[in-house]
Amino acid sequence: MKIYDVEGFPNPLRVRMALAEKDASDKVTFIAVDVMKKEHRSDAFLAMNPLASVPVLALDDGTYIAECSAIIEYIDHTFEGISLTGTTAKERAIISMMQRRAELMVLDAVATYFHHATDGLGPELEIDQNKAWGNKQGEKALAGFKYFNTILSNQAYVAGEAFTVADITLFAGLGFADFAKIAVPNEYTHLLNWRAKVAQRPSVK
Ligand SMILES: N[C@@H](CCC(=O)N[C@@H](CS)C(=O)NCC(=O)O)C(=O)O
Repeated sequence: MKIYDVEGFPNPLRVRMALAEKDASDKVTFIAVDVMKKEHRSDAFLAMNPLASVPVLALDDGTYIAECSAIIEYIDHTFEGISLTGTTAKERAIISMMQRRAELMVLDAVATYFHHATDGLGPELEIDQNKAWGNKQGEKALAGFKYFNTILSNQAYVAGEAFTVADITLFAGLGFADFAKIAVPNEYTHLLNWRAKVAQRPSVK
């Protein structure tokens, strides 16, 4: 299988972390997409993912799977190792809910701030900016930090006592926040301690 992505970008990082957690990074061929040259907006790429975003997983049978949550679902069920998406109905539902909250409240909010309220990827790529919307999403990300700080004051990981895909999404979101210069307030010690703990995982190192 192949993964079309950009090394170091926040969403590709989620999939690379999931592969590393499953000790399967060497089972995949990575194909670099030149986002700065708008390769992800070419007809060939849009045929793989009409939303023009990386990463995209290409299976050997010609199937293309976009969206990190879907790609990680596939990875989780294909490779041995810890379960990232849960096993029981209740576990799976809670992990899915918290993963989505980490996307909506942090990662996607930060991304919208970055693309709309800052120079983002530059004038060639950021052709339809709305600064007010971007700033609003920056505020939303700050509220997301507060929410997850409270969650992590009561439990070890984002979806409970085990590391899951929800932690991967939040971790990538905080990395993106650093890059976009949205600081996590020092008083959010539970969130910051969780982040330091996740940073020690072999999949991150
Ligand atoms: N919801 C998508 C988000 C993917 C995404 O936004 N990827 C970014 C890179 S981190 C991208 O391709 N950006 C291209 C652009 O901004 O034009 C997912 O989960 O895969």
